[in-house]
Amino acid sequence: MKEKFYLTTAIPYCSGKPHIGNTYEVILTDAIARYKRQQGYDVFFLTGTDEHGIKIETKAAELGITPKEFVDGVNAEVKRIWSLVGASYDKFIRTTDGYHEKAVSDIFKKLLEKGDIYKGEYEGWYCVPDESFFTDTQVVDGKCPDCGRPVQRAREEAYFFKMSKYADRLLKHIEENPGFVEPESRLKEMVNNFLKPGLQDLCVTRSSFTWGVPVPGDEKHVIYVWIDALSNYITALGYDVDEQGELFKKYWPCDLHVIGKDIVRFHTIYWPIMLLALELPLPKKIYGHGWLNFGTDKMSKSKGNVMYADELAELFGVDGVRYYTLSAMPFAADGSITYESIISVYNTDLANNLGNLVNRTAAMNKKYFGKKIQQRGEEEGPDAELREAIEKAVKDVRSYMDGYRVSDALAAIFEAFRRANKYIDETTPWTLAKAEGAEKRLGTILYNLLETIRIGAVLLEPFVPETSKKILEQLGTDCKTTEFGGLAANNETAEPAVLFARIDEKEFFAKLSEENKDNEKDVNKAKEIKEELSEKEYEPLAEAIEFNDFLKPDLRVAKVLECEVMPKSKKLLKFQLDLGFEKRQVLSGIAKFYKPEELIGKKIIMVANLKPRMLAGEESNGMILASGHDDVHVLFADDDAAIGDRIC
Ligand code: ME8
Repeated sequence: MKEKFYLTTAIPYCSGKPHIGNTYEVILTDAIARYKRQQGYDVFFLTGTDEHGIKIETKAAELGITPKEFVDGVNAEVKRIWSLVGASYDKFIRTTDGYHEKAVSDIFKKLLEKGDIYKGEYEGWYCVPDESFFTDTQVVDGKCPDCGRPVQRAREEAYFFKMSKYADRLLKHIEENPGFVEPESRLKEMVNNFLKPGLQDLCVTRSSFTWGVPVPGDEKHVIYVWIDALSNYITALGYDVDEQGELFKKYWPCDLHVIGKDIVRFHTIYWPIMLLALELPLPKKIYGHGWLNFGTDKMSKSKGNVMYADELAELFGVDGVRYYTLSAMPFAADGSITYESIISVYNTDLANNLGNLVNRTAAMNKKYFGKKIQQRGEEEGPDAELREAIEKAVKDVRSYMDGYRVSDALAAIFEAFRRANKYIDETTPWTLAKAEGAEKRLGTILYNLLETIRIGAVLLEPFVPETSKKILEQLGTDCKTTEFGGLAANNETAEPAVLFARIDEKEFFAKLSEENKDNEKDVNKAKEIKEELSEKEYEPLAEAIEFNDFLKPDLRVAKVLECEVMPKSKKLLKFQLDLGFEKRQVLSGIAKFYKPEELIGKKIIMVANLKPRMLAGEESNGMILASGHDDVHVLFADDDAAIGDRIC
């Protein structure tokens, strides 16, 4: 019987069209699913959409439609994009599916009956416009740490999950199961920042909106969207508290949850604790991939730098998009996407290295042998090296993919293609074609090339399935073995065709800007931005000051040496700054907007003569300058600015 392999993506919020970052995740998971199928596993690949929550309720109200109408529209868009990029999922779950909502309600009831969830009161500082509660240590001078507006003391009835009850068991599980979370660096952050300092009980209901699964028997509360969303991984398999379903029995525990780095905490702490409370086995592995940024910037609608898979596929083809995203994302770090970088990778790897190789080889086989595949003769010259290069790729792909190192696996295949191109230059088939009595040797050379390409195409299937299929069609074979020598002689290769036409960067941008000129969408977008701007409420300008008053704050250039999230406050980042003449510790309430790794090494501007103050139990000695309330941007100094220099 085949060994099972169950893998999942995170389920994206159904709040708008998924961008290339969200889509990368489904492409990545798809590549792993296809690879596992190729390896003979019985794969179950789950994806879906996260359809409840206040954001969706608000967006629907703004459009004057029901939340269900809203999510139906977005869900159709997600499915369209998933199928466009070739996601070979076995099931698509929506958190508004009836069976899921029932199971979530039952799970909540069971945990309530067990005493793991209890009704209590949430007391804290409430920010009315943000609808958020904050603790004493989180508020900054009586103001909301997010938006800076005054907060008020408030109490609210709510349900809590006794997280601390399971913390030790989870820690033990993590210690006994190395590789539970990959990459390891993300696990360390969870253990040191959240598990070890002690878990607080988690508030698992909301009463400020209604678009969610109601708490059974107390319907003015809805179940927290994360409890609802995380449960999808078991409800999709037919799990409910008093029935397990065939799929659940067969596929649970999950072999791999593929998620982004921002939601590692939910998957490595809350989710396993929910499962421990339900007395269910824990998933085997959680892989937190990095983020795809636009250049070095986070993609965001407000910055206007969001890219979408369908638009990119129009320009570069589906496999162009799959190849770029899979190869551009390193295992443990963020990746970057720009038009320039896609064009460069597309031309170098797909058009030149791979496309040219296939085209040249098929053309030579046509020219010299009327397309007929020749017998392979004795190995000589660089033949063995070429064979070993593709055999190495077969081995490397296996070991990289077993550790989900997808970009490394792709690089290993392309390394073999590079070797094959070199082989053509070394063996110069065109000279042999003119030489007397060299036909057999020429036939062997072409066989070796065709066979290297064939195995390469088989290896490529999980990553760029359409291209893999086209190459095998060009070679006139459906042989899928990765053993060298599988290609049958005497068959015919097909008519040579161009797999990836080179893109001229200048022409590309000229065409793009031409299209954008009369692109209605862009006109509408511009209108939207204009409307947004005219609706924006600007903070009134402060009173005029004398020049001497301006000189009072001592503003300096400082470099970020270290930066980490404060364990006691999710809002604060703790910085160690180099001011040139001294080092400073500064706390700043910007954790929602930046990840520490985005700031380390950067030069910032700080108020250096602010009196020290205590925040969340630590001293903050200065202030980092940033703009905005809802969308905060740190003011960075130019790379060449000297550390310690004064700003005036
Ligand atoms: O977090 N690059 O949904 P989501 C790569 N509903 N991945 C990215 C990315 C980027 N630029 N931006 C987002 C949610 N992602 C929850 C999940 S699971 C039970 C509930 C990833 O729409 C992100 O990290 O915000 C996450 O894994 C996925 O896209 C969906 O994000």
